[in-house]
Amino acid sequence: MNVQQFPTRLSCGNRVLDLSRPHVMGILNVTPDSFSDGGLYGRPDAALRHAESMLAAGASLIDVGGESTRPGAPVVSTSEELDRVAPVVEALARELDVIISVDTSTPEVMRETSRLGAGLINDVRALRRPGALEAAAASGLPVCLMHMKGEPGTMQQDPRYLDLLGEVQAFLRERLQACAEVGIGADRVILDPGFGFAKTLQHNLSLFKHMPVLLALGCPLLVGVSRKSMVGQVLQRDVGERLYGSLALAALAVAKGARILRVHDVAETADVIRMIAAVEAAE
Ligand code: 7PJ
Repeated sequence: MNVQQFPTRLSCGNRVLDLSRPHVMGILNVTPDSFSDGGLYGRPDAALRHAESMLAAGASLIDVGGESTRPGAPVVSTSEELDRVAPVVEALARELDVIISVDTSTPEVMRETSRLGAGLINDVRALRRPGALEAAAASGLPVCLMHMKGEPGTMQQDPRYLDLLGEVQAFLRERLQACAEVGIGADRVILDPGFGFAKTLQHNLSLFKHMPVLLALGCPLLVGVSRKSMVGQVLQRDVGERLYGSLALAALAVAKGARILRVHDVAETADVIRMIAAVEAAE
């Protein structure tokens, strides 16, 4: 196992996440068009029930997202995103003992959901939208900064890197610095290589293999590969048939030092983590 260099107690609003061990983040899409479960959990009661079952299955965090970032997905207005996300965050905060993460790049959504009880801001654009750094800073919440080149709509059109690992690391270092300048210290930051975002299959595999290099930035790592096309491409499987491939990557991500796994299949991933923990706890 890798030696971790970050604080292990992450304060997420009124809850604490113990990062001395790995955690499952369950995905709750409240979009009509996400690639693997779009439209299933749009209504607050359906979303609440699904979140409840992910919590019972072992999720420490629930990641609520109202904007689909799949290539070619339509742009969502701020009011539409708020209408999708806010009622769900409010219901989860009221009903469940779980850390609510909000998958958003929109400052207004950060502000409103932090008021409603969110515990983490998860931004695939790493707080690059105007006003996002300031909104995240004011929320007092930790942030997950993800690497992506370009915008979701066009990011998969021939992504190229001269030095993939170096560029991802430099990007994350620059965003950490931007955070520090608005008062978001490194002790409030989680980093994410951004699998599937402006990356070819070979980029994704190479970044995964060398992921431990990113630990040098001094923050915990979040990995999101669940059911993604890198699994589908290697195994030649449709979205509904990517569980075993996703679990293999989950186990490998933990072995490489990741502390949060963002997944659809919570119970199965929680078993992977528990099994690894049992071995690591042995004499
Ligand atoms: C990720 C995410 C990811 C973080 C999505 C999908 C696409 N947030 N949001 N990391 N992916 N932090 O689930 O396939 O990899 S949406």
